[in-house]
Amino acid sequence: SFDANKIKQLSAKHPKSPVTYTYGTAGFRTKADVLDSVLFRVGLLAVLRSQSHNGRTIGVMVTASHNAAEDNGVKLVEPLGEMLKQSWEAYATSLANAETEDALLKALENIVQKEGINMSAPANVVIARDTRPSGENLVAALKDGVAALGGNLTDFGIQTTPQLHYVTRCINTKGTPEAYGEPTNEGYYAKLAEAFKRLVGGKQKLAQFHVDAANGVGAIAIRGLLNAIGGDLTATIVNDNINDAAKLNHDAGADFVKVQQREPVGLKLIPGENYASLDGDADRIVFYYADEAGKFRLLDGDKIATLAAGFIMDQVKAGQVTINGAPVKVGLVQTAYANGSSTAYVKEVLKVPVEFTETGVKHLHHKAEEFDVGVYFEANGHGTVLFSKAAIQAFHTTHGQKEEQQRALRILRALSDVINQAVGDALSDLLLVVAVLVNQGRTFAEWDSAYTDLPSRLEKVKVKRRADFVPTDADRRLVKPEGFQQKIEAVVAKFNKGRAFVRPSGTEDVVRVYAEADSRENADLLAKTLCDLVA
Ligand code: 16G
Ligand code: ZN
Repeated sequence: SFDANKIKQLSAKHPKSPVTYTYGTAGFRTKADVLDSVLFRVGLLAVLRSQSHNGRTIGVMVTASHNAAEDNGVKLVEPLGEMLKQSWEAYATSLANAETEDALLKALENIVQKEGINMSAPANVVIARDTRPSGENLVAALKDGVAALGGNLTDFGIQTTPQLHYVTRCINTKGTPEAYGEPTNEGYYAKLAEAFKRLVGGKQKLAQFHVDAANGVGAIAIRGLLNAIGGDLTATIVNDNINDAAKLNHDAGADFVKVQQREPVGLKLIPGENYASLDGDADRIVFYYADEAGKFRLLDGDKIATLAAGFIMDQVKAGQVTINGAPVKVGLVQTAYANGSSTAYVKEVLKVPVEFTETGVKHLHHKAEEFDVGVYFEANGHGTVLFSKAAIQAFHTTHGQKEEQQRALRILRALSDVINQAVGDALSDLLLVVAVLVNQGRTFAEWDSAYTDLPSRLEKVKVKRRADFVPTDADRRLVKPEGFQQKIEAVVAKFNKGRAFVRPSGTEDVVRVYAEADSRENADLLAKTLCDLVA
């Protein structure tokens, strides 16, 4: 089995802090200064995960996304770019919390035994990190962990989260019929740029674009992408200072814009121009603009989802694409946070079926795989579109009779290349949105006019034990505390178009309260009333 002495020796360099860790929705995420031992142990786990896949490459991303600069985190990526298989999350937690080196060895043995891992199988791990200063030392700990179990490691350097997912998928599919692309940065930029150019080439461009890079790694990536695209997309980039850690996500980025419902620092909105904000690791994006009155208007994940679903539906119809004689099934996956207006619009106007899952990308991703074309976005701007193998094949083999049909098929083929299939990707989503609007000849304001968001309010409440709040029905109701759901519903019933839910956070020690209603005042009042009920 493994070399216990070597593990102990290296583990001694990375002593555990007196902290209880949990591998949650965002992997491990907390203050960077208590993560050293966690990174070492994640290195161990990555080797085992690769061995359990017979040496296929596992990705490890070191990032704390939209959180403050002094935080950091780490998550594992499965061979095709998906989030770590859920049953392995508990293994990650068990390794991270082992108090002694002997306990750590025992936890390792337990995984090897339960999973029947062949310890002589090869192990390959590819890693990357965001721009956080703490990343460098954390990566060193991660490397020690991989070395302790004798795995091969490739350090991909400073990259966005989606770039790491992309490269993981490319490495594992290279030379197969599912080959995803060149496992390099250049390959990533070239793939997106080429598909984007097929979608927009020769068409009228959108008005001036501005991208807020949250002073994070997205600043590097968006430059690389724009370079590869050339004249077909130009944008000014703001908040691109990656050398001053204090600026990371500070009053900028997708999370700030979505939560504060306002433009980031460094941008003064000009009516008629277009804006987007990335988050700190560039896997989330939101769009916005100023209307004629100069008022800030947000185009969040729900708006992106409806734009994509509507456009793809149109192309599938025009392309007359079928799979085994049946029309291609396009579906949308949302969470409880999706604005009620967006759900109604998708069901009633677009006539696209909508499914709900719990919060967190992995849940949406799995649900989306059930459709031929599954669109999923969280309201916060995390998301992508998944095309099944059969759908992609149908786009390539359907023989278009008329030019209109051929055009739709060309668009569908290009869309399946421009949209990152491995994971939600702010840059890929940016190209998707621009390509759709260019093809529709629409502006941000016209896109926005499809439906009007109901006013909503998101609050958080500190409670003694958030575990007392047990959600069900895709986070939309509570089964515990006993009788609490009825109380919520009694309050909600008093509000016109009222909808609300309470759920424990998966990433912070709080309970979240979401409310929407027919007016700003009512949404605020509903949220406030429920916060008082929770506290
Ligand atoms: C994580 C999730 C995000 C989700 C958020 C909810 C991923 C990559 N990220 O950041 O999608 O919206 O958690 O956090 O899945 P919460 O449980 O604290 O509300
Ligand atoms: Zn992120």
